[in-house]
Amino acid sequence: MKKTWWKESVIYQIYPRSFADSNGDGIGDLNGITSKLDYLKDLGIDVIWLSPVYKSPNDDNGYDISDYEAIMDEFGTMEDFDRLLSEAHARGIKIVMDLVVNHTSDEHKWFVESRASKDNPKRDYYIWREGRDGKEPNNWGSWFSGSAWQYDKATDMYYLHLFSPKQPDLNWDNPVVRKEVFDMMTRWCEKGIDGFRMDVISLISKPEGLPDAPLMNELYGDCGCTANGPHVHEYLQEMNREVLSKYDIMTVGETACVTLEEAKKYANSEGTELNMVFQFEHVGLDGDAEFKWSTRKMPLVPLKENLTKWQKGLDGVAWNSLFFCNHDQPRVINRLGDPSDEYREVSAKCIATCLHMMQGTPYVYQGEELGMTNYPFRSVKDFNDLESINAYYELTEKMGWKPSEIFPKIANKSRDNARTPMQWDDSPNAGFTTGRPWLAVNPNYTKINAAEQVMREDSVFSYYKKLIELRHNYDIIVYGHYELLLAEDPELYVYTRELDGKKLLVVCNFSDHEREFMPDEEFRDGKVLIRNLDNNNILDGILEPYEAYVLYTG
Ligand code: TEU
Ligand code: CA
Repeated sequence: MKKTWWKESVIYQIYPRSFADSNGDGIGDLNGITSKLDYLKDLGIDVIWLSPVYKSPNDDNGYDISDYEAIMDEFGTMEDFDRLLSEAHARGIKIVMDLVVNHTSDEHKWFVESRASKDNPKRDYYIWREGRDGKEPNNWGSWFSGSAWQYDKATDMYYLHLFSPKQPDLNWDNPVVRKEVFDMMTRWCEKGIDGFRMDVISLISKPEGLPDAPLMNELYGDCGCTANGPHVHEYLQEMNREVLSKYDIMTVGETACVTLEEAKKYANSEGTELNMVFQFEHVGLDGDAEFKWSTRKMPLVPLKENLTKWQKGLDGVAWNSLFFCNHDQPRVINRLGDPSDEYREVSAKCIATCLHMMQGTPYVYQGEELGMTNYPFRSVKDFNDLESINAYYELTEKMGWKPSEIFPKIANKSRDNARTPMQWDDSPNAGFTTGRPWLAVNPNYTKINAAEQVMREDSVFSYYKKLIELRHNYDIIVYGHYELLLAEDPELYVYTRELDGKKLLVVCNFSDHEREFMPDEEFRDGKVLIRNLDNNNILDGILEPYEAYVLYTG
């Protein structure tokens, strides 16, 4: 197994809008992030993945970029960015940028020209089609509800947008578009950044002829139908040759709808495409049959099956990303743990133990290290996220769902759960801003905040700090081979790691009651690397609610 820095790192994702506001306008910004670098250094993370900070009208909070080489007004200036980059590097922390090139904003100058006329030189930077029988060119649905096509009166044609109508898809089949993107990436690499997280990079190559897709609901064809398209690997290999291979950087693909077989190509260990990918099968397990919106908890046996498939499937041939949280996912405690005062911290540590002891690169999403929870949304008016708002209205107005039925499902899975402001301390607005926050702060900030945890030995923060330190000190945690035990147990997640004769036993009780469990003989005099409870004898054969521990035989 080739050793390298991005396999041995822990990545921390910052959603800049919600992280720290330095100028009192209620919106997080770059100088706010810079002011928190010592907090991140203390946590021990190696890399920051910065969600988009480029100029944007914020239809999708920065994932709709109008200028890839200018900083969003609300976030600050390029000088602020340069300062953040150098201050991070001074602390040994790398910065990975969010590359959103499946689409741009409709306010990007390329699209303004493309839509101006049918014979504009930039017309083919995007995907334009004539209507079909006076309607959209095909049946594709958008990830954000509605059709994936927008009629444009000026040229009496439709353009494709897999996401919002203000996010027109770039035409990756156009070599001029690919060169524009590669040149922009090169200029960012020349500035000294340390890599890219590539937004929906699995969607960039659309199927020949743009045929109708199998229906995903009674209205539209599957919005994921362009995933893993005919030329996606060809385009990424070209990107690798033209840009990535020339720098010591890390790359992670956000590969919506990726399968294990496809991931082996995207993240192949020959290094001809990307270093690793995010897969989404595990975070889809608590969805409902027809869509993601649900109030179900994550089922443990299917979760064990899925993570085991990925752990064993990529071992030695590619590399896993390890995550439960990001800016698109609800807080993991509400899905897999218990947000009550009694079990919040112990279940947060149990979840973290389970994920951070696996093979792959772990991602910590802002606030996850504090045990932050979902927000108590009461009405669709509480939402900012267009995915949640659009889904609510499409499901109630077009598909006949009762608001009382669908609202709890959307509230539980809304991306806004992850986007409430970071909870720094128990001062007004959790110390996130001195102004009016752009999105309401979770009222539980008085109990859950960084100031209360950074010095407390048994806090969730201190536990994440220990997990990160262990990964830096034990190769077996990074490179060891994974085996699942007790596959059918619906509450215990138990697995081993093995490397050069050394072994780990990872034990997690994902239930709110005691369970009998005794480690196998070979582990009983092993070293306790970490545990989330110290009120009992690990070898007493009983696991307390949400008890987790790791034994090591060196
Ligand atoms: O997300 C892609 C995507 O599919 C997400 O919308 C997520 O998988 C979905 O909410 C699950 O139902 C990326 C970015 O992470 C997201 O924030 C952007 O909104 C989206 O692409 C468009 O750029
Ligand atoms: Ca601000």
